[in-house]
Amino acid sequence: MAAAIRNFSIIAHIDHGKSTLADRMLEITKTVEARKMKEQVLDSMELERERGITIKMQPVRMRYQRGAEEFELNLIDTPGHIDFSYEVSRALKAVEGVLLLVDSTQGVQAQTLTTLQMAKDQGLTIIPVLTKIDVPHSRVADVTDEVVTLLGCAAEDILCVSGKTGQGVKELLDAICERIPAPAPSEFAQGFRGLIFDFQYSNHRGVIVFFRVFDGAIRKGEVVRFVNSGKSFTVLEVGIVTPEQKPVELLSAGEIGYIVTGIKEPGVARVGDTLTFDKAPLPGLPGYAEARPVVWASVFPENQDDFTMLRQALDRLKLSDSSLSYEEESSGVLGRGFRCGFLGMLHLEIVTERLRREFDMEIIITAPSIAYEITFADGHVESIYAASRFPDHGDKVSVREPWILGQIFMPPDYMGGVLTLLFEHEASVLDTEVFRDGRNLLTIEMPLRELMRNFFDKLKNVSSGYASLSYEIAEMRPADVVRLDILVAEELIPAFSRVVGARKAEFDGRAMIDKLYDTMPRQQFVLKLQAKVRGKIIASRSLSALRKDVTGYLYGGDITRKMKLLQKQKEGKKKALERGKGNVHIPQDVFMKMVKSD
Ligand SMILES: Nc1nc2c(ncn2[C@@H]2O[C@H](COP(=O)(O)OP(=O)(O)OP(=O)(O)O)[C@@H](O)[C@H]2O)c(=O)[nH]1
Ligand SMILES: [Mg+2]
Repeated sequence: MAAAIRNFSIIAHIDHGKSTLADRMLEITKTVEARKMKEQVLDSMELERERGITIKMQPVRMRYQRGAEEFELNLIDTPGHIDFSYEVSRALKAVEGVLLLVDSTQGVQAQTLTTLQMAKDQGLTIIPVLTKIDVPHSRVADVTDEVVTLLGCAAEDILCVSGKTGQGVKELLDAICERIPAPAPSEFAQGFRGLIFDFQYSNHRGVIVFFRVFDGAIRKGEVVRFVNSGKSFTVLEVGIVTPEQKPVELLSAGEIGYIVTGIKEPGVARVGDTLTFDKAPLPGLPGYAEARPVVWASVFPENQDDFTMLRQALDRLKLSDSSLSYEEESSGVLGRGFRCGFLGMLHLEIVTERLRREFDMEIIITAPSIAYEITFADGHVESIYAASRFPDHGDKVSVREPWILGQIFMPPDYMGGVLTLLFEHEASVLDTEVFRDGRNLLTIEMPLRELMRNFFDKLKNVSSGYASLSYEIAEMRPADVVRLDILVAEELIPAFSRVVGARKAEFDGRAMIDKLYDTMPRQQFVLKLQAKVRGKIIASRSLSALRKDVTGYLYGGDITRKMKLLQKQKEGKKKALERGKGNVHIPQDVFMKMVKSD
């Protein structure tokens, strides 16, 4: 008899222990050999391991024997950070149930509410699970109450586990088999349909498609097509993820796996597209809404000759990061590049880091900007994504900007600090609710522009890490903002321009000049650093010249030789100044440091 299939995903607030719980499941089901086991084994990307966070959704197949019955469990681990919530939304379309995981030392957090809502919207079966119960200060009883209130479930429905010791994980596997429904039977048993949730690119095998089979079955050698993109290909291999890719004979309705396509063009299809038989195509399955970028920044190759390489790198990166969007643009000074859309500042950081590490790209990145909607004097309305294009003078009539609606969870002790921070970020509190355990749940609104001023990190700081935030983009509202330009050696550096709140322009200008002063390497000549708003210099500093000790190796008193060398140095500097004016080399790490707001 074929094994019974159960598809589920683990969702939770960041760091609540999803990937660690997955480790224990992989161990108990003997999916991963003991010698290959390591902490958060599903976090396979270098950046994931370095930062200790999950960035990508990750499917894995397990076999589980429950009494006489055999189960095929398809687990999809998801990231907890809000910038990667597009990964969660895609995972949820491939499963019938979720484990809503809550860290029993932390309790319900902001992202718990968001991911729970996503699972509810999909009509998925929800199994509430408390984890980290091995920690001495875990508050299992309190957090049980919180979850009961949140879900309206019975306390007995909640499972308690430790991802560290493995306690309770076997019982959890049993609950998954019992409570999560088997996949619905195929609507078109004769045909074949699979929903694509992810891609990977392999140099020798081309595009690899990760998908969930909804109808029929698929095997090697069959000719299939992408319903939306129209492209067809012969299946070179079908397989499952264990987490290594392992070829199998056949993937049938309800299963999750991959197909090797051999296609070498990365842009062949999008996530959310449907695979079907080329000769008997079925209509596409409902896909996903496209990810909506929150911030934009432009990326240019440091050397214009690398433009094509940068395009290739982005095309490949897009395959394994479907939330990334980009389009070509050109800027007078920086040349040809791409305007990229990101889901948040961490996403931006990860993408630029991956470009550098995985593709060896030297890039210049502009200060990130949100989209402003500008009405011009002649009545036309435009969305402006790049600060360098934000009109500086009177031809604009009005500007509107996106606001967010957010929720903050925190212990009451931090209320003072959090309220001050909210005030500094132009936010207002719409509602305050006291949770069962005494924590406060604030509903807030704030300009997205202010959220991007490192609000996340500051919130963590003022609350000793206890406050958590989730948000969604709400509406557009009138904005009082100006463009702030930075000049180096009297030359405007478009990559450094940004749009800031009018009443903070001077403060921000000074802060940027100070930061540039600290990060910019000294040159052969004095370097003037200036900030400018509406044609007026509002901050200025001079970076003194580098003075190499050209006389250091001279012993004794040959003063004339010494003078001669110093004179030569002076002339060299003058030349360098003439040559280098407006052409100062700004190293990549200075760009990276300047784009990070603080
Ligand atoms: N003591 C204890 N520590 C745990 C347990 N589960 C996870 N941790 C620790 O909590 C931290 C976060 O664990 P992860 O498994 O990476 O959390 P995550 O939910 O996958 O994090 P993201 O994917 O980034 O959202 C790690 O330091 C783990 O070692 C547990 O049951 N007990
Ligand atoms: Mg994780």
